[in-house]
Amino acid sequence: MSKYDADQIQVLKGLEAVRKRPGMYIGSTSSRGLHHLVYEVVDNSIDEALAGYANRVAATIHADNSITVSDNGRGIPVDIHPTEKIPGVELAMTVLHAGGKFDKSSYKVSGGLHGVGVSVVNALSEVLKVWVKRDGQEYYMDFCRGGTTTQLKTLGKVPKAERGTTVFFKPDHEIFTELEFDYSTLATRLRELSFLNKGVTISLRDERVGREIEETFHAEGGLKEFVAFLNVTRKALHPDIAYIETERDDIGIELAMQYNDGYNENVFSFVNNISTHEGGTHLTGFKSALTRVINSYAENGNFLKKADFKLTGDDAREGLTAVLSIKVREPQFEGQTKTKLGNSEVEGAVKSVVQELLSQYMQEHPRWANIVVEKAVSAARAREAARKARDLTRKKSALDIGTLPGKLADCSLSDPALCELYLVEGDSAGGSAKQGRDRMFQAILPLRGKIINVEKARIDKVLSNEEIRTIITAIGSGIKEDFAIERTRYHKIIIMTDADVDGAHIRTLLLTFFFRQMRELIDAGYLYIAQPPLYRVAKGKEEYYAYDETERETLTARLGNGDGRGSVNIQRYKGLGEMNPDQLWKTTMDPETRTILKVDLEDAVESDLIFQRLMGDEVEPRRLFIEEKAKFVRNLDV
Ligand code: 0RA
Repeated sequence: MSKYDADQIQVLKGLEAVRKRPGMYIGSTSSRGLHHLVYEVVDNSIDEALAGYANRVAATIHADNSITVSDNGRGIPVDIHPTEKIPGVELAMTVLHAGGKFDKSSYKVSGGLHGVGVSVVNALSEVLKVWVKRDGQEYYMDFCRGGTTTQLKTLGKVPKAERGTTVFFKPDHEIFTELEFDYSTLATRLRELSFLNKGVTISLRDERVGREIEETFHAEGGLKEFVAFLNVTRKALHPDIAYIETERDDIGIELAMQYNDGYNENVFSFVNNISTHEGGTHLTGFKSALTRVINSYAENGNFLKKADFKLTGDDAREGLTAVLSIKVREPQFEGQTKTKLGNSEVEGAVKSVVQELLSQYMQEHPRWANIVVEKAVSAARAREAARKARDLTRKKSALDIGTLPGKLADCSLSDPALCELYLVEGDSAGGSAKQGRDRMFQAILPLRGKIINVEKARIDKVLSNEEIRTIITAIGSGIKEDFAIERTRYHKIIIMTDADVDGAHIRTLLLTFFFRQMRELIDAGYLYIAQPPLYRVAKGKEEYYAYDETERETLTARLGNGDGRGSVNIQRYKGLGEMNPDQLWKTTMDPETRTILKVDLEDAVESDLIFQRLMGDEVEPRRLFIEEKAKFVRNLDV
């Protein structure tokens, strides 16, 4: 078989495109894209499990950051493909979107970030090797940067009962800017996959020296266990988790829900194992069914005193932790980040299933039903108070300059795309920032009072907090259901706090507030964290700033070389207030020289857990504050 026939050249062109524009296929060539390679390979094994042929998936991070993923499925076909004239495994590894050529009938993903095909992993790896065990034989083939390096080999006989696929790959250093895998990022996704695919055993092993670990994830209860996991640090209102699992119109529907004594809504939705961060028709169907079922239970049970009183969707979801997972044959992903389900037929299917089965569940579990409906009724009462509080902030709302908060030092320009708002900890740093800023486009809002912990308070309480009100008014976009991104007065909102424990606490309180009340602002990429220097290292007239310990050491060593110009002076900044306006501008605010971190909370499940642990009231998770915070900062992509 010639490697140079027309088909092969086409093939190479296909994967060449992947190498030229990897971002188009895996999102980025930084850490996130790197991890997507693993998800892509794992997804193939999970597909095999969903089709009912595999129940084990094992992933290993090797010492050199190469990866092995293996499963006990049927094994990728090795026979010569009738029209493509190459072994199936070669087709899968070298042809873009070869998946369809195998005509698998399980729920496959099309669109979205996953589901690009394992050939993309090959294209972006410096080595990729595959072992297949099928029909009592073991086969092997290897690849390099999208091309083949050997032909398919038969290694020898193995027991017939041994079946499966093993894929080894080493991400290409010519492509990726980051080559180090993060264990906990992979563990979080694999754990999630085990919840989403009940009964499948998924393990993760890290062989890197000094951090050897192995974990196994397996959830016999599926989404029920997912919800229990999400609610660990919350106080559940009822011990039993409502659970639905069924199929309608060829759509697999699974749902689990449990209420807690908090006020936030934590509803996560998935389509074919992919997180639908932007929601879509499945979520709409679920929400309208839930509102309707709760309302009719409330009416029948005379929970509502006034006849015209109605519970809103928000009332029905206060304190709700729920996971909805559907499996659909041809998902259409839409939206900004392609994480919104568009299939219109799904809405009605989910709605009717939830209406029928949830009301049945509530008839059978009256204690559960009473607690839940009472919670919704009390949410409705609070909503009335909240509406009054919100009217206060609306009246003072942004459109009219005259009503902006007095503490705000606004900028001169009015085009939001050009404007920045600094939220600054403390009056003294606020003063320096006001003097040091470029007043054309930089506005300063000093924060002095206590910021309320939104993890623990209901919306009316949150809105009666002075600092929160000032922030909402200054930004101008409103919150929650009233949020309108086009009213945002600044496209960069930059949190600037001291580099100490108090500063970290205030930053987390602010992030929690934005995450719970203005998530679209984060999704739009408008929220940032300033990076003030930790040290000033100076000698004579020369001065430099160090943003971490390593930089300080390097600078100290460089300036310290005995050249008879006196000694090196190191100043540690304990707070922003210790910098004069000019220093603050140079180090932290000047767009030419500063570094700011964009807040990126793409993984809603993980973000929820982090905020819950940081800000909730359980003591044990709080002990892990420092450790979690380190992880949290890693989640903030530049
Ligand atoms: C196509 C057809 C068949 C299996 C697979 C693909 C398959 C692919 C991967 C990737 C990782 N693990 C996998 N396991 C299976 C079915 C072939 C048959 O009919 O036996």
